[in-house]
Amino acid sequence: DPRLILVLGDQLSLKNPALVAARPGIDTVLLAEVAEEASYVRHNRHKIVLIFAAMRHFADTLRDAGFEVVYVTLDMGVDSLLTALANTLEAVPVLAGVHCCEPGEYRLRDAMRGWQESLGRPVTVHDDSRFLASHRDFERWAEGRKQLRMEYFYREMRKRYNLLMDNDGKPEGGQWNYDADNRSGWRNQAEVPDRPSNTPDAVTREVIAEVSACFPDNPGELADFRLAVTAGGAQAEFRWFCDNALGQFGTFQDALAEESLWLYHGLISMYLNIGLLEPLDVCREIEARWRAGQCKLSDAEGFIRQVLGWREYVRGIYWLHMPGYRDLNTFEAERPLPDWFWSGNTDMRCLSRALQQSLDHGYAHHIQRLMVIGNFALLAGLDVRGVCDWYLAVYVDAFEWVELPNTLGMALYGDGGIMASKPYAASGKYIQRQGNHCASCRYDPAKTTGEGACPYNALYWHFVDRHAEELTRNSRMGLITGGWRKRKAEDREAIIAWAEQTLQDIG
Ligand code: DLZ
Ligand code: SF4
Repeated sequence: DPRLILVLGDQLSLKNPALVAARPGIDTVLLAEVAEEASYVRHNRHKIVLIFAAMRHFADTLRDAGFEVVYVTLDMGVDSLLTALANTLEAVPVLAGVHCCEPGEYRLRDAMRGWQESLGRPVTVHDDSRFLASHRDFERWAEGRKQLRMEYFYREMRKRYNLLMDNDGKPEGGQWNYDADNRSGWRNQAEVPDRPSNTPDAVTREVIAEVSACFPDNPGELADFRLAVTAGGAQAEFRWFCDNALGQFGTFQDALAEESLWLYHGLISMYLNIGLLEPLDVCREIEARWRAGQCKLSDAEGFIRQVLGWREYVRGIYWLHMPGYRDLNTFEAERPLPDWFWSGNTDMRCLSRALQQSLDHGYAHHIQRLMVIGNFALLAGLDVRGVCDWYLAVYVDAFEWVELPNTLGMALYGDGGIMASKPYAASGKYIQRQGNHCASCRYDPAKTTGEGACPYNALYWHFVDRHAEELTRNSRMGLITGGWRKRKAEDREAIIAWAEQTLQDIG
């Protein structure tokens, strides 16, 4: 029987299991731009353009492969994926059943359970084969473990996929993890190569015009749209990265720079997350570059750890703990986000730069997300749900399976330690060490109170003070809370008073 195959906007790969099982000339493929998916948060316009343009290009790939394709554009006003399916089944009555690859987000997976009944046709959801650890693999790994540390999961994955392993089954170089070599601060000491931009073709230009018109209030400066929207284009960008940036990637992985938005980062997460690049392919290519002497082991290992380790691990955590995970809020953080999270308009230089590029380009690298924006939200006790929705909205690579554990778990410690062994709380000193924003900031990272004091400093102690009880129970935080308590009462009071004032001012 001919099938109707639904391909979601983040499943644009011929390896999509619903397409692998499909028959050109017999089955019909549906791709749909719908309001429901496009507006569950205030998505960055770069993200919407990326997805719609990639969907339209992928529809052409499918037609070239011989498939009948039904493509619903946003201007047709179809509200939801379910409506798009119902309309198509009505228009093409021979289609017997619906097939789809499991969606990345719980929200949609849950909604799909009702589709069979609504549509009156069998709905088959295929296991998502586009990740390197299946749900079952991760559950088996997690079973019986008291703590789910990424590092141990990552080692298993290295062995399983034989990446950066020597002939004796040992990690190359004798060490699993070279993170200690990946923490250099930035003092503008190296040349950052110019990133090539993709010039949008006619299809993408049309999407840009439509998205500008339909989403006037969303963040995203579309005049700067630079992303690839096809597998070939994504491949070319990845190759550019390998040729031009990989050799410095590891060294400056955690650096914060005034001079560059991207430094030596890969900028491929959005392509991996929508199906334009395959995770195993990029890991193999990076390993080959190292074996060919084109980068250091710490560059290759640092990169592979992100894709083979972190990316798979956060997805595992998400599915293991949803739907409850979304509601966790260990520190009961509920302060509303300041308005300037949507404008970047703050005198804190590091934060303003990170917010601005996130809003304008839909991109910030992991230390900006974790230690500048996330750390600020943690210290100031910003509302966990609000912060998570903000991250889900602004980043081009953000889908809930990756965004939620990274924000709620890693950055905000909202899960009480399921992911991180301690809160990633840091004062201005960390930010100063990692980069050169402080030099052009009106605040002074060496000052904790008084005019010109870096707000991160007093907020850091406010955080330690208000959560001292929980933090003392954590062996890795005990020294810090102990030190705080030993300080003179009047010093503590002065810092807390200054922090209270700061919290009032940021609102
Ligand atoms: C993110 C997104 C957006 C903005 N729009 C669409 C859309 O119109 N149609 C679609 O199929 N998918 C879209 N997506 C991606 C989905 O939100 C994504 O598939 C789910 O969140 C599951 O990960
Ligand atoms: Fe950020 Fe504080 Fe440095 Fe300013 S002084 S850039 S706010 S860390």
